[in-house]
Amino acid sequence: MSGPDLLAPEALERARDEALAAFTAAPTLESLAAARTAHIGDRSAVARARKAIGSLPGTEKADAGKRVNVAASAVQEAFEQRKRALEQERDQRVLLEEAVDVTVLPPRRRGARHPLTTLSERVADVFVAMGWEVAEGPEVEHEWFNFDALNFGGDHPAREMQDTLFVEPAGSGLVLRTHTSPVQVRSMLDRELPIYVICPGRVYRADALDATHSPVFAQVEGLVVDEGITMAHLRGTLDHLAVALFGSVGDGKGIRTRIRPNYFPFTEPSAEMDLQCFACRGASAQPGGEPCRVCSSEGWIEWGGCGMVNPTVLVACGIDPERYSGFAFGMGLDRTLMFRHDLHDIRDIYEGDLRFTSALGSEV
Ligand code: FA5
Repeated sequence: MSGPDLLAPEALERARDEALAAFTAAPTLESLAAARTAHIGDRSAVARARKAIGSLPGTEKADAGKRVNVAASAVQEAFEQRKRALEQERDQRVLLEEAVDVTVLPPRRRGARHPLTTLSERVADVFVAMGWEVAEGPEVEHEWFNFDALNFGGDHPAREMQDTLFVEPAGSGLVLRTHTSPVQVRSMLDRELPIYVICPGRVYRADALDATHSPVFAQVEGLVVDEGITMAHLRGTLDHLAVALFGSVGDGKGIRTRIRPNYFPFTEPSAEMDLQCFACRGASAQPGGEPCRVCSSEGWIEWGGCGMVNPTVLVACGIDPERYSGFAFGMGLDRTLMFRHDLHDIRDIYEGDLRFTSALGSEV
């Protein structure tokens, strides 16, 4: 279209209408900016019409100028209007999308008991179901209960600084209990016979932290003193606990147990109870078996100590060893948790990582 044609009233009206339609149809501020360039910019029909005024005869210039101005202001006005509407829409959207409800409380995890606590209660339940009682003792214990009454000689290596954490000042006679066995003594002194007690609790040793040892760990102690108690009762009781915790060997899920001779000053005879390795199931110890890191290819892992209560201990607690006999055991609870859940590092139990506790199913 040549310059003068652009100035024709119909041409200007068409240019205005096209601009108005383009602005109305622009769905976003970006597309509106593009429509502005097309309909208001230097190369738009209205701008080119304005330039064409110069080539008109002088008498026609004023009228043509008015027509262009009317069309140009209508286009400009339509643009501003659409822009305001689109800006308002955008502001509304942003307000909604970025709204922050300051009254909403941050998500909070509910506290839950540690898997070790749950396990300790489960073990206690197994015995409570058989009529045993739960006994407790202090973690800061007198040396007499922790060692002397349990027949540890004055020069027993367990009394050395490298094994035991002593409570200051030196000579206080207090230690952080190194095992749950002092509760045996407290139970025999406090309770009427016969005695059937179970005692889960925390114990402390000057042990270095590694994959299977912690300086703070949990044990569960069991003590029975009654007439006619034999080693068979001990074995049967520990097998019952193993089945309750790991399942029965007969159905293919359980873990085999064995007892082998050992020495503890407070039991005679004494034994160690082992569980078949949960990782290799004993296969690593067979000829040609693959090596196993968990049990060092022994096929068995130590679970705890046990034995018949030493008559010397019964006498120290005022019990007649001619009439009564008893058995006792002390299992590592952390090891038990490791066996049950196939854990290969005891440190995971104490690091407090929620991913660990949640994976084991924290119970409230
Ligand atoms: C004792 O503590 C004896 N009081 C057990 C006992 C009780 C024997 C009653 C006879 C009669 P021992 O030192 O072996 O025994 O420890 C028992 C169990 O505690 C070990 O088999 C092991 O499972 C666990 N244990 C020992 N030291 C650690 C440690 N540093 N970290 C984690 N578990 C440990």
